Amino acid sequence: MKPILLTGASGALGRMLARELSAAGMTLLLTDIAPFADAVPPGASFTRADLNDGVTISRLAEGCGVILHFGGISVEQPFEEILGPNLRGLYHIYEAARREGARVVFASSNHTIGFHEQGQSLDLDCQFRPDGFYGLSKAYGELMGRLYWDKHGVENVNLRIGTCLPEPRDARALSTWLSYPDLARLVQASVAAARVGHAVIWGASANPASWWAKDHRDRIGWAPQDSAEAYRTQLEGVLHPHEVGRRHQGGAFCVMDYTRPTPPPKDAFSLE
Ligand code: 15L
Repeated sequence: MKPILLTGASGALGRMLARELSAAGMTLLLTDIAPFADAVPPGASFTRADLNDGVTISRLAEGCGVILHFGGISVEQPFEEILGPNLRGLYHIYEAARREGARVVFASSNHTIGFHEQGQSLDLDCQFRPDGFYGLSKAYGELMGRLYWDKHGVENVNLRIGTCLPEPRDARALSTWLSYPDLARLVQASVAAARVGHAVIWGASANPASWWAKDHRDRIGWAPQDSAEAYRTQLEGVLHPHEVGRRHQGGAFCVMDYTRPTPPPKDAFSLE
């Protein structure tokens, strides 16, 4: 089996995946702009790289059969901070995949559809309703996958991840939680599947309160095994501090405003 490139390896999900996938016998090339805090797992190597640097990303992907793209900004930020890692970086990943004939497994997010109301059941035919620049960059990533499959035959699996934490922390997560073991199995199934085309899968555990229905999971033979329901008594009524007013699926991201005013040019005319 060809090696697998994992971007975002130093993040919480990246570190967990590095551990689990290496234990499952995969040969991993790990990369991140931040140093890797753990011991590099057996058979793996770690290279620091910026997703903005297309030449390095392309070199790192040489000979890889799959790129697990978990890198980039993972929370709401001003547009200028999202632009490089999430938009330009994604282009570098897809160009590398096209050259290598590799499959891309993309960590997309529920923030692509965050402005749908909570409680509304969504299929894949629902509209993108991004709840910020971060969610918008993830929608762009899914559409990049659509383009590269249609135009270049680059296979891709887009994981629309909900709330991936060791344990759910608030009432919203009773619907959106994805356990670490379910994510690890989801990624393994995305790698192992014979044919995927362009697939989109809701990244949530088997939560009875889920808002997300049909997707392409049959193509990879994945079924989540965990559920947030066991946490219901302790979490019902617990809101994220930013989650106020109208309740949308993207929760606090829908009301966070990270837009900073664009500074005036240095030679701007001043009224003072
Ligand atoms: C995400 O996409 C974020 O990366 C993560 O920080 C969480 O906020 C998660 O979504 C969520 O919606 O709970």
